[in-house]
Amino acid sequence: MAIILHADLDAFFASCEQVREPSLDGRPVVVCIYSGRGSDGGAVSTASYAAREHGIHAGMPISQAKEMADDEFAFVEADHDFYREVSDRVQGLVQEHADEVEAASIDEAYARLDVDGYTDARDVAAALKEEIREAEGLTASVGIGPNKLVAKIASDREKPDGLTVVEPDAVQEFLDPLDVGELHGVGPKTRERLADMSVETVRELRAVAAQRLVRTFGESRGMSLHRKARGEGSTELEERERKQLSKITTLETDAGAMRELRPVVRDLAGQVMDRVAARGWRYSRAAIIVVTPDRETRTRSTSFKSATMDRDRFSRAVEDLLQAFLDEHDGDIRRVGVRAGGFAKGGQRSLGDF
Ligand code: TTP
Ligand code: MG
Repeated sequence: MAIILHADLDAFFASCEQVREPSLDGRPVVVCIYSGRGSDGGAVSTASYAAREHGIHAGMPISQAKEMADDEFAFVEADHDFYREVSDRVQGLVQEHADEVEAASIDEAYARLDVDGYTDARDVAAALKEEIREAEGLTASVGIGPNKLVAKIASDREKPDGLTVVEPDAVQEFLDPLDVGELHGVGPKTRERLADMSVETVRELRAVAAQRLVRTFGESRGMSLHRKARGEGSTELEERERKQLSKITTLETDAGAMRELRPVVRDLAGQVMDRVAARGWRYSRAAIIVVTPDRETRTRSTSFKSATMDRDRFSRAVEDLLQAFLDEHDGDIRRVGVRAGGFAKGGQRSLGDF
């Protein structure tokens, strides 16, 4: 049984600006992409939720947004490099909870959760939201469901700062009342043609015979609509270029001694090395991630001169990093993880592989 999580940051670019400049916090913020034509040429990239209350939204001409704004508003120019850095760190937090992650866009990710059921999945989502809040000061909306289609719609339901879990037997009830336009991949044109057939909700779409959809939209799109109306979607994540691979676990009981932690870290190191090897990669960075009982996340990392597939070197490196951390840290830890990074593809094997 696959359990898929979808996380999408709230008003992402605007929220980044508010974190960087706390005086903007709570104010309506409009992030602008200037075209260079005239002082207000260009479009709104995104608006904070306070600004959206005035009707301002992504894609709107900046000049129009300015007409709708009052003195309280802040208009800022988009800074993609800054958002990319924040995005990479948030994607790293998502990776710590899952074997497989798809970084679907700058502010959203799918993850396949390695959990026994939906109760555990909800706990993972709550922990992830908290980590993102603590580490970056951002809120994320998270959806959980049996596939990507359902998880993505779920993450959008209770924005901002939402957490929506849709278990398999609740999928139909969840989707039925929604507008067909909420189904990923149903754009304005398809929506219009469905409206011509008096189909506006998912429930109405589900009642249309597959043959009729195929006649109207062709085999592939028709069948795709038929499946979407039933909440059937893909569970295959598309892995983009990875910058790092990690595995983190919650200890059965909080612990602070190397004697207790060594077997856990060795096991995690082995799992991460399996994943690196499965891709035919070599690594050149090793790191540990530690979460303290008060939920603070710390990392320690080390780099190697060359990239190798040497499993033992990785295991020794993360053990040394953990030992160094424990030497300085007074108290127990709650979660521990290891991370490999700095990948190179294929190529020479080092002696350590044999
Ligand atoms: P979204 O996730 O679509 O929007 P958002 O994060 O601002 O708001 P929401 O809370 O509804 O998720 O897009 C992520 C970022 O991508 C957004 O912050 C800015 C950028 N973006 C644009 O530059 N232009 C656009 O038209 C859209 C939709 C987004
Ligand atoms: Mg978003």
